[in-house]
Amino acid sequence: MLAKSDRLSDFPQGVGLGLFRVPAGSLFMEAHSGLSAIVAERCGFKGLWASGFSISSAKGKRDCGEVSWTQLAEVVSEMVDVSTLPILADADSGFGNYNTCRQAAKRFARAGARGMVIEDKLFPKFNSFLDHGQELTTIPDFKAKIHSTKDALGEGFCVIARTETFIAGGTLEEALLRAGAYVDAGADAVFIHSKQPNAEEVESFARQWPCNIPFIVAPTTYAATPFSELRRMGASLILCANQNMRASAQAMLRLCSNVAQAASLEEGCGEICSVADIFELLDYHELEQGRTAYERPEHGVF
Ligand code: SPV
Ligand code: MG
Repeated sequence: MLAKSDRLSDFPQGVGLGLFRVPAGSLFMEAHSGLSAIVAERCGFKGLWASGFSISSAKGKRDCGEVSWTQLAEVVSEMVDVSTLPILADADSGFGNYNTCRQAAKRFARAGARGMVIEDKLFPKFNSFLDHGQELTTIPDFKAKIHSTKDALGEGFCVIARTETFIAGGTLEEALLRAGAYVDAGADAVFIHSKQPNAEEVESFARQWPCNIPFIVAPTTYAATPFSELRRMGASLILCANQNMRASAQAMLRLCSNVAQAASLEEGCGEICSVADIFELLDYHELEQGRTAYERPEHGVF
């Protein structure tokens, strides 16, 4: 069992996630495509969260096992192609049992992810913000997934165990018990999820969690909590779990509804990226340099 530390008086600086080589308390932005990965990197994020919710939504699918692990890994690989940021993959509840979990991990690792998160719900999992389908699996079942995945992938791949105890209506004691058991089974860090409108659950967990074991958070519903507060609690990583996808859905909804009613494309479009902006984001300029370098007459191309 883990030794508990008393963090009631103050919170020491959180610990970093070694394999990601980012400072403790770093912000990871959700990405679900090459373009969203490029935008997040451009804006200075330290890493990417390959969110199952966002990738599913971008495919027009629901976040309840409708997208396969192969499809998720394919998107990770697209992002690795165009971004230098470390990627944390979302492996839902491990897609079945200890074996599917480790097979998926191998696929994510080959796609270029630095690590993955698995959550202690049944398969198929349902998005945490739905008010049904939040049953937890047993501790032994989840430990088997962690253990087999660490055995298969070794120390070069980070396995983060996410407990959905609070999401399922469980207590702080259960959350601590589960998270401790998952670290005993080999998890490199835990992810404590909450759907409260404030950070109280997460803070209560942080107060009793051993300060030398990293934990991560996704303040989707407690979004008003300053990042500095989450860092003060010791959060090792803060995931902006789905905002890129939600922002693009909103932009598309606005654009499509405006254009459908407008007299001209210009009237309906409002402010959108110019074609030149897209060329710049995707470094089309490099093509010109490439042509100069590789297609000179002396190379016999022309
Ligand atoms: C995801 O982004 O797919 C997550 C986080 O698992 S959440 O949607 O907040 O449950
Ligand atoms: Mg998810």
